[in-house]
Amino acid sequence: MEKTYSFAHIVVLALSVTATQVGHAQTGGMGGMDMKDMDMGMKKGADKKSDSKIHKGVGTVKKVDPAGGKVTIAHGPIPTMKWPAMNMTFTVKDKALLNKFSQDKKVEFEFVQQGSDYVITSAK
Ligand SMILES: [Cu+2]
Repeated sequence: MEKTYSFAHIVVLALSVTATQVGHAQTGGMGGMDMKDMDMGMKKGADKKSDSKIHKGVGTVKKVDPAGGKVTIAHGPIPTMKWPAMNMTFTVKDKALLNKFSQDKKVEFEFVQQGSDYVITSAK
């Protein structure tokens, strides 16, 4: 009798443990979502690094290098890059954009930073 009682007690314990585990499993699922959110947050951080913020500049074309797909521009200050006015060479994203540039032409342009390159994405 006492043995049977113990057995029943163990079954009840086992059931309640199982129920608790199920409860934890559900909570764990939500925890998993939290983790996913964290992963997404981390991914967002990584994207931020490669994500290309567009900067705008105005300047005068100094040189066009059609073969290299580059233009040298004497640009005014670019606050978004914390740049003062300077002469510098940009890479042109699309060679079709090159016809927007000719020596001594005044241009408004947009560019992104790609690693150590500055790539012009549009110009007018
Ligand atoms: Cu510059």
